[in-house]
Amino acid sequence: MELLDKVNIPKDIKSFSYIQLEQLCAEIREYMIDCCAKNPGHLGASLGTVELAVALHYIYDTPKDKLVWDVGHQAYAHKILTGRKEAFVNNRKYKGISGFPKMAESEYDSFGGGHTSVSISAALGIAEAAKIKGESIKTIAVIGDGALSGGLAYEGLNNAGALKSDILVILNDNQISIDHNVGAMHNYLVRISTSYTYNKVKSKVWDCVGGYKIGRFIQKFMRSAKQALFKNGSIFQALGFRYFGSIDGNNLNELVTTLSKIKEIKGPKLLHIRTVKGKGYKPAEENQSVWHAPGKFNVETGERILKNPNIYRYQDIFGETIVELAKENEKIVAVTPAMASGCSMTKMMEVFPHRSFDVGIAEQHAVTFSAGMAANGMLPFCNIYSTFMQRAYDNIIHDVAIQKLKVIFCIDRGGIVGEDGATHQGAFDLSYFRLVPNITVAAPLNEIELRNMLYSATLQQWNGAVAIRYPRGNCEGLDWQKPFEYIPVGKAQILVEGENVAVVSLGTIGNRVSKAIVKAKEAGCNPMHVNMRFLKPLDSDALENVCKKCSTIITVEDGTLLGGLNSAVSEWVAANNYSVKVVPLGIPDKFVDQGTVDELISECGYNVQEIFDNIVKEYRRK
Ligand SMILES: Cc1ncc(C[n+]2csc(CCOP(=O)(O)OP(=O)(O)O)c2C)c(N)n1
Repeated sequence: MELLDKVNIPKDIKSFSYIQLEQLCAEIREYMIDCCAKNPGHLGASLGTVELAVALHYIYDTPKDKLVWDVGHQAYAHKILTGRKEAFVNNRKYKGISGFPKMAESEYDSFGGGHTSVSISAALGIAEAAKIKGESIKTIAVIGDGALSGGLAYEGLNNAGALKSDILVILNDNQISIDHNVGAMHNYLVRISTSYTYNKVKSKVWDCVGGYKIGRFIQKFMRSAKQALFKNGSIFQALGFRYFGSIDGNNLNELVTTLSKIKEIKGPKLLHIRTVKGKGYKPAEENQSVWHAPGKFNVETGERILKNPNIYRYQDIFGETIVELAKENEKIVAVTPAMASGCSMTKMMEVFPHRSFDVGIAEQHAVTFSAGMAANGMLPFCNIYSTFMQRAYDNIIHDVAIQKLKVIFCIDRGGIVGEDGATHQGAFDLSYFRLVPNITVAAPLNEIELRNMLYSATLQQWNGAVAIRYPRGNCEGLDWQKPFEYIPVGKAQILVEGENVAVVSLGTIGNRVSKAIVKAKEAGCNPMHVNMRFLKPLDSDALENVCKKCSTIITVEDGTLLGGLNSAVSEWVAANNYSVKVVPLGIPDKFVDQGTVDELISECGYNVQEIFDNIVKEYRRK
């Protein structure tokens, strides 16, 4: 690659001509596509922002000037331009680089990412700190139209307008989130970027006055043209921002020209750019949802290489089962914060469009909205990824639990999720749910149990709110399409009888325990295996049985050891005066970076081999 080979840091592009910058963009795209074909990542979003990353590093003085990428899944070109070109082949791999900006990884990553809608608040904090310190820097937040549906973004805008801070917010509007973007703000953005009359008038004025230095008369004219078109004026202007745009964000020339002018303007500014998600790679442009994160693919044909297309994933069990349940119970409604395809709520949306709600990237709202529905007699299934549910903790407590409302939380991506790394591991859900009164916390062993828990949760016996957590990825390959069976609330299941050592597990990690138990039996040990099913209420009878037969309990959970199964069992043992040793296997008190699920579970010490080693060790201790 003629130019990319010469570029390691942003300084290397400062003397490039427009033509060279254009060529660099093409080379970055090619490199990104090649790398992501073999080593999957968030390709679509990053293809759309190549020109933006190049223009920003060309115009601004990074890392002195601060770039904050919202989520950061669109920042691959930024990574490639900032010293991580070679490392990009190991993007999202174990011990490789993170798929998101990360402060510990590069001085060019002014703020880390992974979750949406944080960039404006973070950039504002950076800008205000610079003001206090007397630093003369520019701060830029890049936020997508999807991420703008998250409430935090408005909190940032609101505060920035009031503080009159010197920040630039770049609204990267590709008119799609992961799935179709939703909401009134989305409709508004479509209107302001597609209004032919306004944009035509504005671009003519812009051209003939040579950019931003427009006279007062023309400013006035523009304002009244805008007001005529959008009665209440621009939302961003109302929030105290100067609004620029919309411009074509895949047109390097337009971007560079506009940014170089905006750079000189002080105060809160918002530049609205239109880009194409998947830009430059036809399959990604044509099917933007799928190519948000396409997995491996063949660059020439655009064919995606799917791992096991015939094996059901846990999310599929949720997606199929909720439709079945909703057919029988007209009170059932489904709520997702912008993850309809990610959690497989798409079928429910097709079959029951009026009982399905994609509320935008708004986890807090999703929970309280569900609470409102429950308060008025509906039975909401609120499906949120474990890591994103963290955002809505107060809503769970204040709006659902205290009021004893029956919301069924389906917590997808519970446990180690793999390549998305520390920001996405579902490490904390079991612990944070366990602390809250009035909530049943359950984790199925396999797809059959998940299906039966979803069913049982709809029945009166499962009183109050419910959290059912299950992992990312494939099921166990069982024949799950059978009639529903009731699972009694708070009742564990003995999977294997034994003595001396009991392994007590929660959730699908129990399948790894089963393999370790088989190995242990072959090695002459005779451990017991209990599938707890429920973290809350905890099955006292099952634990009493275990404590009478065994002197060691090994707890295994795919979650943090702090406050989860190990804590619950240890507390129970102490409270009931048993002198049983409790061995903790789970995620230690640290953030777990990226890698495959297997690599990470081994690193944390609770894969099949480590479980087996612990069983044998405890037996030998006897
Ligand atoms: C709090 C939170 N909820 C959900 C997600 C999952 N997520 C990642 S990217 C994305 C869509 C973002 O859309 P947009 O900001 O328009 O960026 P684009 O991918 O279109 O460039 C979503 C929902 C997340 N990262 N963080």
